[in-house]
Amino acid sequence: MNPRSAATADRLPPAATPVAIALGSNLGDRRRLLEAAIEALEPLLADLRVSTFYDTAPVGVAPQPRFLNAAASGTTRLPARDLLDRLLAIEAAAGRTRPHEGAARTLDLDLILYGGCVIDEPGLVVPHPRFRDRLFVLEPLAEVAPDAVDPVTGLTVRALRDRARTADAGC
Ligand code: PH2
Ligand code: MG
Ligand code: MG
Repeated sequence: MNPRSAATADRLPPAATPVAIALGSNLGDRRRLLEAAIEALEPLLADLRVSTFYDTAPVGVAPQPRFLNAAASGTTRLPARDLLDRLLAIEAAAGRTRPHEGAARTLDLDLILYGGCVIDEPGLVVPHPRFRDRLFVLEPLAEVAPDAVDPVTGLTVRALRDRARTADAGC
């Protein structure tokens, strides 16, 4: 590709990309916060699918209130960085603060999968580095995108969920 066509391609919106987003809240009115977040996702994602809500115990953080978790899938023409910026803006609108790592939060929106892309940039790591072990992500995600493939392991969300369930059961 010569420099001119590369520059042109850079400005083109990418083709619609399937994405998966994890939602979590454990501060404030969790259900209303998740519902408002889903409304805010509607203009960003075509073919939006939303899981049921899961009441879950906090994992890997200091003692804090229980979470309400969910997952959403859809397609977007936004580049991954732009989508991330929109997710952060939705979190901010929900009053999200970051007093310290792992603090309880009104709203957490994590970009779990962005098509088959593997991205490792400051502030943007996709697939999400810890989602493969987290049932609070995989259970809702398997409702809306069971056949989505993790480009790192080649496993589907369904297979990752089944594996995490087995690990959780201590087998
Ligand atoms: N999010 C975390 C850490 N631990 N535990 C549950 N149950 N749900 C979460 O969304 C969650 C968590 C970091 O983002
Ligand atoms: Mg998170
Ligand atoms: Mg987050």
